[in-house]
Amino acid sequence: KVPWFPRQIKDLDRCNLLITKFDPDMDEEHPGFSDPEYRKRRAFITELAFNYKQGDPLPIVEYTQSYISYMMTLRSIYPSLACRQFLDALQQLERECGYGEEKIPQLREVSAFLKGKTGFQLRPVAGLLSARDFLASLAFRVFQCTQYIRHSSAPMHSPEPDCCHELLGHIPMLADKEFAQFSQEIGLASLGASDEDIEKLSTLYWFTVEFGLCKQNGTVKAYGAGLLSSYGELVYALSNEPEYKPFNPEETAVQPYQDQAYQPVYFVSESFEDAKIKLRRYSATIKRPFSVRYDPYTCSIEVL
Ligand code: H2B
Ligand code: FE
Repeated sequence: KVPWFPRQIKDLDRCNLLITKFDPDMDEEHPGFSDPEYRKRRAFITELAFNYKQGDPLPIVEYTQSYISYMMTLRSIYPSLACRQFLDALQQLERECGYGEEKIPQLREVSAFLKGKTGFQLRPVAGLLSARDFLASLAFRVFQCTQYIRHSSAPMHSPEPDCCHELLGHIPMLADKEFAQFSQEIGLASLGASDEDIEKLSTLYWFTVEFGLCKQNGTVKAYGAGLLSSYGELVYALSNEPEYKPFNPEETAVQPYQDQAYQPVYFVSESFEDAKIKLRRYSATIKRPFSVRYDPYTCSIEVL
C-alpha cells in the first residue's frame, strides 16, 4: 500500500506531524526549559504556525532579541569557507531583505525574495517536522521554516532548527537555481516512498542540504545549512580533521549520523549539477509503482 502524500499545494496543510524531541516544553536540556517568558512567546509563535493555511500571508513576528552578533560572527568566516552561491545570495539578501541589520528579517519578505529567484516559498512550522512531511513540501518548492528564535542564554547554539538557522543556513542556498532543483528532486523522490526509503532520503538530505561540502576552484567549500549556521562546526568541517568522502547517493544514504555533535564524516560533491544528476540516478532505483512530476502551472503533482 502506498502511503498518503500531498497532490496539491493545499494538501501541505496536512503535512504537519511534529517531532517533539527538542521542544522547550518537553526537553529538560533545552536552554529555554526553565524560562516561562520564553516558553510563553514560543507558544504564541507555535499557534501562528498551527493556524497557518497554504496561501495565507506569512505571519509577522516581533522579536525581543537581535541576531546581529551571531550574524556578524559567522559573516567574518564566510568569505573563506562558504560556497560562491551562498556568498552571492547573502549579498543580495543584505541589499534587499535587511540581512545584517539589527532587526531579524521577516519570513514574509524573505519568502517573496526567494519566489522571485527560484520559485521557492516559505511556510511557517512550529518545530521539527517528521521527515516524510518535511520532504514532501520540498516537492512543491515549499520550505517549512521555523519562525521562533533560540534562547538568549545560548546565542551560538540551538538544539532545534530556529529562524537564525533558517535565515542564515537555508535561505541563501534556496536562492540558487541548481540547489533549488536539487532540493525539489529529493522531495519528489520521497512522495509515496516506503519508510525505509524515507529514512535513506532523510540521510541524503542530512549530508547534503544540512552538512554538504562541495568543490570549487580546487578547494572545498561549505553549502550545508547546518554548517553555514554554526561557527564551530563550519570551522571544524573544513579543518581537515574530519573524514571526507565523495558524495555518492548509495553510500551517503546509509551512512549513520547523529544530531548532537559535529559530524565525523562529510560528503563532498563535485558541483550541485553533479549532485543532482547522481541523485536522479539514485531516485530512479527507488521502487514505486508510479512516477511523479510537478506541474508548476497548477502547483500540483501529476501521478504517471
Ligand atoms: N523540520 C524542520 N522544521 N526543519 C528541518 O530542517 C527539518 C525538519 N529537517 N524535519 C528534516 C526533518 C530532516 O532532518 C530530514 C528530512 O529528516
Ligand atoms: Fe535545517
